[in-house]
Amino acid sequence: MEEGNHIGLPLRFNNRSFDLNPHPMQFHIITIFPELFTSPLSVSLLKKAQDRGVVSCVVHNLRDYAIGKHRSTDDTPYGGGRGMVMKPEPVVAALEGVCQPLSQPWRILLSPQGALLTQAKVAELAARQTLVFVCGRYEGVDERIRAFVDEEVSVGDYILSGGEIAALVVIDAVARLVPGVVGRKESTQEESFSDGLLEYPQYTRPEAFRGLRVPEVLLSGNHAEIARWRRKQALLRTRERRPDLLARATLSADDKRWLAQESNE
Ligand code: JF5
Repeated sequence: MEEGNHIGLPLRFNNRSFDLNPHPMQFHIITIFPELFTSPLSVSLLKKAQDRGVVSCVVHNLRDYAIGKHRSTDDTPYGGGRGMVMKPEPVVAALEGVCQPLSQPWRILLSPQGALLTQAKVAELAARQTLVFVCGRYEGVDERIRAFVDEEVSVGDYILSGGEIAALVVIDAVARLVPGVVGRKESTQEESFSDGLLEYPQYTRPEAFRGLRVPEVLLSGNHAEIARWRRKQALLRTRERRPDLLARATLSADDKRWLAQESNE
C-alpha cells in the first residue's frame, strides 16, 4: 500500500480522485477519423483515467454533421490552388451540437498556426472542466472556422496529416495533470520537471550491460550524494542539450555556483 490515510482505510475507500474531482475532466473531439482515437484512448493511462471516472472522452464524427448526398466535409479552395479545404458549415454545426449541452466548453482548433503547446499551456487547459477539440486536416480549414473557437494550439513546428494526433498529444498531457490520473509519486516527479530542467539519467538492472556500467554513486546507497549527483546531471544535461530551458529554469544558489565551477574546469 503506497498511501494510507488518517483513519487507516485502504486507499480505494478514500480515493482522492473522488474527493478532489467530483466531475470528470471532459474531452470532446470533432474529427473525420474517429477510428484514429480508438486504441490511444483504450490503453494505459487514458484508459485507467476513464475507468476511474476522472476523465471522459467523447469522439464525434464530423460527417454526422455534414449535409447533402455526399456529406462532404471539404471542398476546393476559392481562388484556386491545390488540395481541399475543410468546409465551415459541418464544423460549426458540430461545434454547436457538441457544445450545446455542455456548461463551459473551451473550444480548441489544432493546427500548426496555433500557439505552441508548453507545459504552462497544458496546466492552463487542465484547469478547465471541458475541452472541445476540432481536428483540422493538413490542407487547411476555411478561415471563418477560427471565429467559432476560443483558441488555436499547435503541438510543434511540423506538418501532420491532421489535427487528430495533435489532439491526442494535448489530451495525454492535460490528463496527466488531472487529480487522480497519475499517482502521487509520479506527479511529484512531474513537478520537478516544471522547475524547467531535463531529467537526470536513469538506470535499472543489470549493473553492467554490454560493457556499460551503472554510475558507482547510484550503487552506493548514499541518498544525499545520489540526490546531489542527479541534480548536477540534470543541470549539465540541460545546459548541453537545451540551453534555452536552462536560461529560464529556477536555479538555487548552489546550482549556479556548481554550474559556474563546472565550466571553469
Ligand atoms: C493541420 C491545418 C490542421 O499539422 C498539424 C499540427 C502540427 N502541430 N500541431 C498541429 O495539424 C494538422 C494542418 C493544417 C489544420
